[in-house]
Amino acid sequence: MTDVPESHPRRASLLTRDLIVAGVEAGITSPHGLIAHGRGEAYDYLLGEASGPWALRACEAAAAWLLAADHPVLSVNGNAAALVPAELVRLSRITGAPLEVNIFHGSRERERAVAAHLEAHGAERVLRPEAGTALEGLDSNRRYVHPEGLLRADVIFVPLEDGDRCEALRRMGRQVLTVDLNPLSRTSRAATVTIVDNVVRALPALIAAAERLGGETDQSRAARIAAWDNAAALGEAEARIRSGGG
Ligand code: PTJ
Repeated sequence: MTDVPESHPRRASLLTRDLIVAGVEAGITSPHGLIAHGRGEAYDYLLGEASGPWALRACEAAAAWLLAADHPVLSVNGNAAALVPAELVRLSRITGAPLEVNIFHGSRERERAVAAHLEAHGAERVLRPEAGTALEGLDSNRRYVHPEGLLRADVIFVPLEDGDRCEALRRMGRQVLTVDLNPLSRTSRAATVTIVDNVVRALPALIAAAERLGGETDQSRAARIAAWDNAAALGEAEARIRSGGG
């Protein structure tokens, strides 16, 4: 780990970078994940490395969707596994949504490493893709899914998604909840709910929202879902970036 002084103004960002590097070294994160992370860092810098009000509201909308779903699934790639493994396990417990490994850069070894990492953080069961089970309308490795998980999921939480799959899932009528620091990405624009925030800050906020909303009635969760305006939230995040107020 990098020896970052406590007083360093960007300490949290540098420590998060260490997690991604450790993920690559452990065979959990793809080397491409380093580049994706760097892109995220640039947006985070412009957003002031803090969670905006749009992100906290998005966490409530996403929590409402997860709790209202019939078959919610938490889809985990190599970056998310390296950055927030314990939080994903906790979110899975609270919402009852199973964890499923789903990676863009295909590798059986890495799928196993991601699952083992989640299990080391307390997951009892982690679904992995099955070669014979594929989502129609999707060409990348992400089409391979588990029959009890993504194949039949109605609501999918997929942090750090790539645009192709998000668009394909939406075309199939699935609800997609994502975390993406780039409010302009295709994923951000196609998703049902986009949490424009760093996944390391978004997951604790999403867990807290799921705990709060767990006690609400179905009607009140439905009202939150109906009131959510994704384009407006993206617009707020973009305005923050363009204002130079980061
Ligand atoms: O493990 P794999 O093979 O599934 O690969 C995972 C990555 C992330 C490499 C893959 O899905 C990929 O290439 O993603 P993209 O298309 O680069 O998109 C990643 C998006 O996540 C970009 O819009 C980044 O800005 C954003 N991002 C990166 N780091 C973070 C982030 N958003 C939130 N928090 C982050 N820490």
